[in-house]
Amino acid sequence: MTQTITVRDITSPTWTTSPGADATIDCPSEPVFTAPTASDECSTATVNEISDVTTPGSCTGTYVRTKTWEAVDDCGNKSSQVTQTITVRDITDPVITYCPLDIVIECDESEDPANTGQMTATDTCSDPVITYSDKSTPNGCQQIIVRTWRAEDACGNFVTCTQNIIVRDRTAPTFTGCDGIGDVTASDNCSATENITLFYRDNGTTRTWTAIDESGNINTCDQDLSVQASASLVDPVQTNSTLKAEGDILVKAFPNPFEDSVKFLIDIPEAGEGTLDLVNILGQKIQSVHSGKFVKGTNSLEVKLKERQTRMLFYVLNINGKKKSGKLIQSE
Ligand SMILES: [Ca+2]
Ligand SMILES: [Ca+2]
Ligand SMILES: [Ca+2]
Repeated sequence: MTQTITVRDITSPTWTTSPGADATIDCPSEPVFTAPTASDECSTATVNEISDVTTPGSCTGTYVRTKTWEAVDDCGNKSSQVTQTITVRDITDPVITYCPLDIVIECDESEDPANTGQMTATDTCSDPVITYSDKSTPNGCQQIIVRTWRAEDACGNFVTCTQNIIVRDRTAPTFTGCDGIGDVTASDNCSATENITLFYRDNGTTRTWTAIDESGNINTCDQDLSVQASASLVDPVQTNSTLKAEGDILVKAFPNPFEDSVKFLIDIPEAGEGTLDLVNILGQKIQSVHSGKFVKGTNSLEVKLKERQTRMLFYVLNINGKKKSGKLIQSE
């Protein structure tokens, strides 16, 4: 007589420790998983990793990675499945490796970053995209460009830096025809021909031409009238809007509109005494620019306003019994 007792195992293994906790980490850190442990009443429990799935995030360098485990005993009984999920994100701004330095360029030079400098930056998760935007305040043919550089990673984190590009005109106009007969013309690297102030004064057999660009750079040339005795010298043609005939007083204010200081070039045929004042719209004197002697030829004066004028103002020049005035605008 026999008795058969079958000892079977129909019980699944149980988890003794959980997998690592779900977590969020910042790239470029790599996920580190902790597998769970299991035991079984009858035999050994083997923990198997049954999947390892990576889902790309919404931007480069980010993703979600999930591992799933299950435990199985020697009889093939399986436990419940457990998972650990690690999310990799990018919330870190790129790092600037170079912000272009402030630079002064001539107005006919290129403002392109190839000439004025290019920002560089790095990011731990993606290649940052470098862009810039310019805000410029023109002042005649001079201007200050405030260039805001921006490096942005694929997840929208960004960093900015600022570069000032000062565009100046430091080059005087040049002449054509000074060694010939007839009218001389002037051209400039920045000012259009019609914006160059061009005039002459005669002194015996010499005709001195003066050209002033919008930024106040002056050049002169002497034309020899004696060699033209046999040729008929034509009268100056009104090629330039501001051409002045001999004997006139010429006043040039620049820049106009101006910020806080304005420069005057006053050309007079004879030395004399006089005043140059700034007056408001009611004709009241705001500030004196100069009082006293003026030399024959070109007088250069500069004034800085003591206080900002919200309304239009004028300059008034009184010299040798003659009066000249003009409008000045102070920019915002
Ligand atoms: Ca079992
Ligand atoms: Ca980043
Ligand atoms: Ca110039």
